[in-house]
Amino acid sequence: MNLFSHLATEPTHEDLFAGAVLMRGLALAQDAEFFAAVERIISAAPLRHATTPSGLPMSVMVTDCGTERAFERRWDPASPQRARLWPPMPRVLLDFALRCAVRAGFPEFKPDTCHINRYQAGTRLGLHQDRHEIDLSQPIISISLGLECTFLLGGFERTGEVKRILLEHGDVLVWGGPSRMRFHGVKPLKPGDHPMTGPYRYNLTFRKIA
Ligand code: MD6
Ligand code: FE
Repeated sequence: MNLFSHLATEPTHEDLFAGAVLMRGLALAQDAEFFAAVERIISAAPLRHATTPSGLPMSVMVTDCGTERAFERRWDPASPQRARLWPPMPRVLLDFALRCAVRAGFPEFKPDTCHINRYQAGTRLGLHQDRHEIDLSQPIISISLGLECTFLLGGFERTGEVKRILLEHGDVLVWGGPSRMRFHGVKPLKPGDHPMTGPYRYNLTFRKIA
């Protein structure tokens, strides 16, 4: 679907599971503003390779913004990068995350961070649960920008059945309540060239971690 046909269409509201809502196209009306905000975050806090729990570099590149309190909770006091504070969350992103949460039935959502993942051709994310946030009653809001991906959404055990969901530029996924601990991941990204993001897919996740 091209940009124009997407804009001419209302965003969807698809209940994937109880607590998991996909709103396709919801970010399209402000996509350029959101991407400009992402670029500002990256210039203040450059992308770095994510590392596995055992410290190996992964191909997904990451950065963050958010409150000082959230930063304090996330960074290891012994880390050499400890001195670098996160930039604040841009207002335009915070406001949008709050609107997404309300639309999806989580009006109490109070994110203190936005984590950014950048994928290129071949980058994948193995099945995982998001279990490091402080308050698991709070949902996660996820915005996709740039190249599409196949997102995997499973059950509560790594080996269960998984749904495959195409996530495209402008799609929003909200994830909470009884779905909060579902396993999920991203299949290896296919190469492509997106008019806004070039060879990359960006995923923004808003969370309350502190
Ligand atoms: C991604 N997302 O889409 C990776 N986690 O690039 C996640 O791991 C994720 O999209 C929790 C909730 C929504 C997500
Ligand atoms: Fe996740």
